[in-house]
Amino acid sequence: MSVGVGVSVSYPSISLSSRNLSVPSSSLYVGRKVLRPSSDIYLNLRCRKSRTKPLLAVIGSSRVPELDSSSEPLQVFDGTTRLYISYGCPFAQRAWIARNYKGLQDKIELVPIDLKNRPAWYKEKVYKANKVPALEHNNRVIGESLDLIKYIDANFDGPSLTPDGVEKQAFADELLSYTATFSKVVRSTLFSGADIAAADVGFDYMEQALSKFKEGPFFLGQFSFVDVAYVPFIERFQLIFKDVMNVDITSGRPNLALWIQEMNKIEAYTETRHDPQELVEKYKKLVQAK
Ligand SMILES: N[C@@H](CCC(=O)N[C@@H](CS)C(=O)NCC(=O)O)C(=O)O
Repeated sequence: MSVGVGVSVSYPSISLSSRNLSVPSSSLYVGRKVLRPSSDIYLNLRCRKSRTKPLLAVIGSSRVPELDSSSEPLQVFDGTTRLYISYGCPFAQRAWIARNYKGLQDKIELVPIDLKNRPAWYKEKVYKANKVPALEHNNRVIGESLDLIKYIDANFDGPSLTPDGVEKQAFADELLSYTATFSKVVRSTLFSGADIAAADVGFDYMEQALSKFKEGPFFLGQFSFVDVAYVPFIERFQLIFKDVMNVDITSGRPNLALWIQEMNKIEAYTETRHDPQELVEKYKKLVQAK
């Protein structure tokens, strides 16, 4: 179902026009309430020439605000299913993508947390580990992103993220167990002074893995929780390698290039993408801190 939303924006640089702009379907909020009856929302907005930034700011700021130490505690275990995330966290992004892909925006409420200024009640009442992601469902709280993407797939309606057949399932297990090694080898180049060869081991593994099932550009041919598990990390690594080292991680890796291209067509993922500049800045700050 497509929904037309009339938006009147008084910001001086934006005026109504006939040019349609498609906005991700889960991204308009008033306070913590989402304005998203179910599908695409079109805003008829136009930025006056050369002033596009305020429009991006409007879209960005339409994400539900993060809760912080000043936020009132939620009524935990009141029957609401909630996914606690942080917008900048790649682990949380996995669970967020799974929720979006399965069309669960109305069934699983997104609760973003400001990790730098966390509400004390999050650790006390919600998740003792004090990390994101965490899912509050059926009077319990489940953490760990790789478990969560499987849990969401198995316990909610919507398109399946689980691969078909024994061979694909076995390869899915192998790929999921490689996620930690992948991060480790790439991060050793980014943070620990290892040369590019260390990261290349990880990217070459991706390239090889993507060649196994030929019926589609995804790890298992079909889109699955394996793609969901890797994409937040590849998103970050691609940006940082390009910006900081001028290295294109897709160069000489056509399967990886195609996979990124196809992932960028999946709205369940693109809705969750982080501001590229912020990601690069965050990385630079981390390196300086080390
Ligand atoms: N193994 C966990 C890692 C989750 C994680 O480390 N999340 C970070 C944010 S990206 C966090 O909550 N950090 C808070 C902390 O460690 O205090 C998973 O896969 O879910």
